[in-house]
Amino acid sequence: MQKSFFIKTRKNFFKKIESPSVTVLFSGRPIQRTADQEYPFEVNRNFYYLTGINQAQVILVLIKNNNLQEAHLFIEENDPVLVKWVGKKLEPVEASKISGIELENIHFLSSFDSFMFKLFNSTRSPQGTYKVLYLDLEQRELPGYTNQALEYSEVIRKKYPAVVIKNCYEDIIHLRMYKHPEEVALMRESIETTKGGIEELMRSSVPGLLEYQLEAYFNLWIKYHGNKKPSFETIVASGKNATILHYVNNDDVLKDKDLILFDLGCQTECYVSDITRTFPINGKFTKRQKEIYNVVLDVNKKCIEFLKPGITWDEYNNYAKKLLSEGCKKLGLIKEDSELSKYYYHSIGHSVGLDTHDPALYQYPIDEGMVITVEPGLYIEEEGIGIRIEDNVLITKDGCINLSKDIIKEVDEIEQFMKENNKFI
Ligand SMILES: [Mn+2]
Repeated sequence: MQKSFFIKTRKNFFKKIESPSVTVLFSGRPIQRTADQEYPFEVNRNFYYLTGINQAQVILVLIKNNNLQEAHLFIEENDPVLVKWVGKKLEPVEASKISGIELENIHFLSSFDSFMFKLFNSTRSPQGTYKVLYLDLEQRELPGYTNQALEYSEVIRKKYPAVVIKNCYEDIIHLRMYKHPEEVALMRESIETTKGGIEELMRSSVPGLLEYQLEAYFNLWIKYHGNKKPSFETIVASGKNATILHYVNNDDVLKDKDLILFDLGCQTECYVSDITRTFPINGKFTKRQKEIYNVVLDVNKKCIEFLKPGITWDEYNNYAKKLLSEGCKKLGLIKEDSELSKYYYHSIGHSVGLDTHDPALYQYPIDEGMVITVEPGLYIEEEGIGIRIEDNVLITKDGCINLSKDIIKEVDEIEQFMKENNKFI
């Protein structure tokens, strides 16, 4: 991503907040895994959206005062001993180049507290006129959940009780809902790599293999092709395991004549793909599998045709439910629409972007620039069949573009592909 993108996102953010005000965002900190190990670092996505910096312990300060719009970054200073152990962290010049923040506004963390002191103390500093502080106070239901912004709000209350704390979480989320072409390009790259990985799965599928062994081919593919990470824990569910929506055991034996469902994706500069494909382990659908598959596929295609700006999420969900109900009646599974929840129990789609379930304000209708998923499914436990077909689409002025249209999903195409390419057929 070019630095111009982050200059643009900050400019858009400045438009949404009041003046005069200060905003402080944290990149996040390492979390202990066990003993002296840390979990792989995941940058706070709102911080990343405004800076492009993917490193722990970095703070962004945005100052707005009428026409003044300033961005400052606080980074860790490289310690020569630590450099020998874990390598170099970003130098000010690099941080400036990535974020588009002027070099003179890149500081070391050690000066953060005195910098804030100057902004909030009118009796001690000429700039000390700020009375409003925005923090990213994301709400979570996890017990004991905390983050640096929450902790910093406590510091502020004690040190600067006159400062009013406001939450900018929704302001940033609102911006993130509408993707810029640069973001869509990165998502397209994730989808392209995912496509390759899914084809590798179809080439490598064979009865007798374990689910995680097949999954390994996907991981190898995305690692090999650009050192990409999965978007989330890959779901590899064969047979009736596919009726468990977030099945992640991935340790069952692949059986002849079963289907296998893959819900997976990968990330490019934190922009993810979220794709689901279902195919026959041995390369050939049974008659019944084909019938059910085509019902789901038909709903997938009709939903893609249906999507355009102005449609609400409720309308989108209800449309998919109506189609799935009709399909289930045809398949002899249900008689009344109300019975659908036995075979379909999730929603039809969600926003996707820097997060797989990209935070969005779902009270807003679907609109141009959004990238969302289309993922109808049917889960028939008594028949050992779970099918979901998920694409990622970009909403345009009068419809949508299916970004994952090149990942095959027609019965004939899948059978043909596996017949020609599977290593074991
Ligand atoms: Mn999804």
